[in-house]
Amino acid sequence: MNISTFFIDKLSKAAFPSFLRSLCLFLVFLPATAMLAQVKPPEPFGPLPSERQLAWHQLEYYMFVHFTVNTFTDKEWGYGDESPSIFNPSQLDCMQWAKVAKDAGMKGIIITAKHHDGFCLWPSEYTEHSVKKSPWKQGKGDMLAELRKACDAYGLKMGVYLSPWDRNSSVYGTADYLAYYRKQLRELLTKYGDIFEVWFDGANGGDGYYGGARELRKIDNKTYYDWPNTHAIVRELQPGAVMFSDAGPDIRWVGNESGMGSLTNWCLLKKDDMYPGGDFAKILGEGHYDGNYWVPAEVDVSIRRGWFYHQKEDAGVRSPENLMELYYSSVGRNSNLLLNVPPDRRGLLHENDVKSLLAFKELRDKEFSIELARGKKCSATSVRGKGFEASRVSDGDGETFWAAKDGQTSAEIIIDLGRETEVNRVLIQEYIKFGQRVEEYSVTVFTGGSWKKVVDGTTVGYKVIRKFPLERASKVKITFSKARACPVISNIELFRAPGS
Ligand code: FUL
Repeated sequence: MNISTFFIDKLSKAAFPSFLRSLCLFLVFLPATAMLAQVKPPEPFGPLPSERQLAWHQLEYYMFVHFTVNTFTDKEWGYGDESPSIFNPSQLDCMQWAKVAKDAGMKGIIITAKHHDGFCLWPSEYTEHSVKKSPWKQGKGDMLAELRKACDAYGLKMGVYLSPWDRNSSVYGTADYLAYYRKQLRELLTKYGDIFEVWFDGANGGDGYYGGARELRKIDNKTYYDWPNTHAIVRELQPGAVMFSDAGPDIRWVGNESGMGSLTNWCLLKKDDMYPGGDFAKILGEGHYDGNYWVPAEVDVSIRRGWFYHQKEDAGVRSPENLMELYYSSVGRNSNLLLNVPPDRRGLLHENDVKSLLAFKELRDKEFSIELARGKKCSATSVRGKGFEASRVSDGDGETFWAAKDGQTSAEIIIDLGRETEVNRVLIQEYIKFGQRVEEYSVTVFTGGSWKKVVDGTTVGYKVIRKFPLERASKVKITFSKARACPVISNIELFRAPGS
């Protein structure tokens, strides 16, 4: 007999007046009914991000460091026959890189531990083509170890780029190369602490030195590297690390190197048929609407024309304003920004690059210093219930969210600014733990007694930031006109950025 039938039994036996019986039953069942009435969060929709991907999304902006023999030969791709004796940075200082990254507001540094030329910035046990044969620190140096210390000192994450293509290795193109590549990967993933991202480049095969053969070696991108077994090493040794390549598995290339995230940007990909170095650039920007894995985009772009340092580019460093545009076209379009800042022959980030990066930080701080939505009254055309009210989008807590009712695939939310206020930027975030849902949105402001549309778009995802001409508005309405399941929005911010 369960507890409720026990009570019903006792109550009838005692022949209570019926109103007293009803009262007792009500009191017994009240707590249970209240529990049932609690509103459940929405069911997750479609592919979802893993914990490691969620952590990656939050990094948003970090530094790429391209440094190798190319820095000393003035090339972009080394042939593989460069003598380690040319590698001799006079003042190498990873602390300077890390300090600049930190001051610039970046969250980590990814270094080319090995680029296509095959030269290793750490003293690998498995090749002589490394810093150990260079004059730098009389062959006793280890740049990965120095970078680790610097990242720790400044609270930054560290990532590694290990080029699959190796124009120095005599065994490149054979099965032996794979064993060599994986041993190097194991070294990088066991000797240098926590790695947040492993970068697998897509440039593959071609002519090279190859231990003196000086020939053309072509490989089949699809099969040669046996990627699943390499990925398994990363999962085994660094379970928290995300892996980047043209095709994931965790993070995808955005399809260009010019800093352009796509306005429509699904964090979804049908990655099973894809592989690094394949011809997928055109689809990587948007991702796949019907993708079956969560594989968000990363925008990799250089602060200079080249990826490596060339003195002739000293005058061509991107301006702070240009970096700001890159920020809007990457972080503002549901992508992370991996900005390359190549050290010069001294082993230092050049003064021009540093100046621009820090000025960009100042610009960015100013751009987003006047936030208008926090704590303001919000209302919505559909609210799921208690715990998911419209006000959750402006409470400053990324773990709370507004959710419309199930089946409601369009809904509006209004932020009441209280009085006419100048506004020209909007930032929107979906609560991506429940998937990516929004397909179409628009932003309308209430100005001069009527509603006026100022910007519209398609996908949202982790974050979008949109500009619009300055308006004086007392209310701002965000309309989610099409979604794949009820919209679930964790954050909306409104800004009055300087300028018009
Ligand atoms: C490309 C490489 O070939 C470039 O040298 C650079 O490393 C860039 C980030 O990726 O595929």
